[in-house]
Amino acid sequence: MTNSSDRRQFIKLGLVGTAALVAGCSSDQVHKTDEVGPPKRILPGKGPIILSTWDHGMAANAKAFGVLQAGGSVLDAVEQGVMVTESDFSNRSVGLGGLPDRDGIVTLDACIQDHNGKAGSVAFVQQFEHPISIARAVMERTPHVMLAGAGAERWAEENGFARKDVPMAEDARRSWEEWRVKNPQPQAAGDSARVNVENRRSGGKDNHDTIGMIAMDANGQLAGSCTTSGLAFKIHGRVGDSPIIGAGLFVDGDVGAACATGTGELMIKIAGSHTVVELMRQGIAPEDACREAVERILRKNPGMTGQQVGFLALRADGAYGAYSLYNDFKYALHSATENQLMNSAFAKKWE
Ligand code: SD4
Repeated sequence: MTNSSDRRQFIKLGLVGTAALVAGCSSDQVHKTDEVGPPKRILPGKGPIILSTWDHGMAANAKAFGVLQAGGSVLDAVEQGVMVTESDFSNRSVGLGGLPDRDGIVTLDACIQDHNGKAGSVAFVQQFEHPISIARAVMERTPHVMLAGAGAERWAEENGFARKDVPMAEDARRSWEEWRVKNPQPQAAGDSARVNVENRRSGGKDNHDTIGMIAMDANGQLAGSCTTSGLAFKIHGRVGDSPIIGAGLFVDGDVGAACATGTGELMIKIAGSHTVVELMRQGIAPEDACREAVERILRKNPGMTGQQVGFLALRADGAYGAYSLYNDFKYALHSATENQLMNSAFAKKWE
């Protein structure tokens, strides 16, 4: 960070602090959540701090923390952290074990970004265990940011990534076949609202649980990663927010980082993660920045029901926050001392 950006940052954060004092609360006092969870706070000083989406973030965080402890870079940490989730073939929303698209094919999206904003991404790729590593290779070995589909697959093979065939698990096949019977028309697609509401009624889970990870090392260097099999039963060829820099993930080392989970179309339309980082740039606290992004989605989509969206944000000074539309969004937080599952603040409760 330059001296002048240091100064700008200081001034902005100072202004927020002053405004908050006038309002009688700390700038990072959190929005209320009525669910029990560990108290939120600003972690002292810089990192290490690792945040990642949903329960599967716990194992991913543990790996990422181990990478940092072993002297790896924060970019190594966010890559290797989410590789744990990608390799868990019992996971139905990340990696090759994910639920398929409407044609019964698993297609993967992933992206990665470093402290300086360098980025790499792959979209709509089949049969690779670690799309996040291909995304990193795109960033490091090509002049491009994003490769998609057959071209991305061919480039991956040419660059040493081996194809992997993971047979569809029985439960995944059953869900897909049941969905196809109920949705035979060719334009039917993974309608997360309906699928989620039906799943909830039968006591099941959402059909989308991307892993997004944002992290800071002990020197204050930031990086982020995001990887998913995307919306279940999506139209073949559909790309979500997760591989799109600014939608599923955004990192600006001067300001902070954000990542997103939930219905990708909603994220893309407001450039969600970029929005959160830009709000933090304006001096808005991390959780409030996430809340504003969720509220913007709500304002732009009046009458929308049943769709979950959630954001994580990490500011360059170690402050963090999370906010989701519905109440079940959890995230894993690894500080210098512990790894814990947190409940996000939220706008509404599932009925
Ligand atoms: C997508 N955002 O493909 C992803 C799905 C997801 O938590 O997050 N899920 O739209």
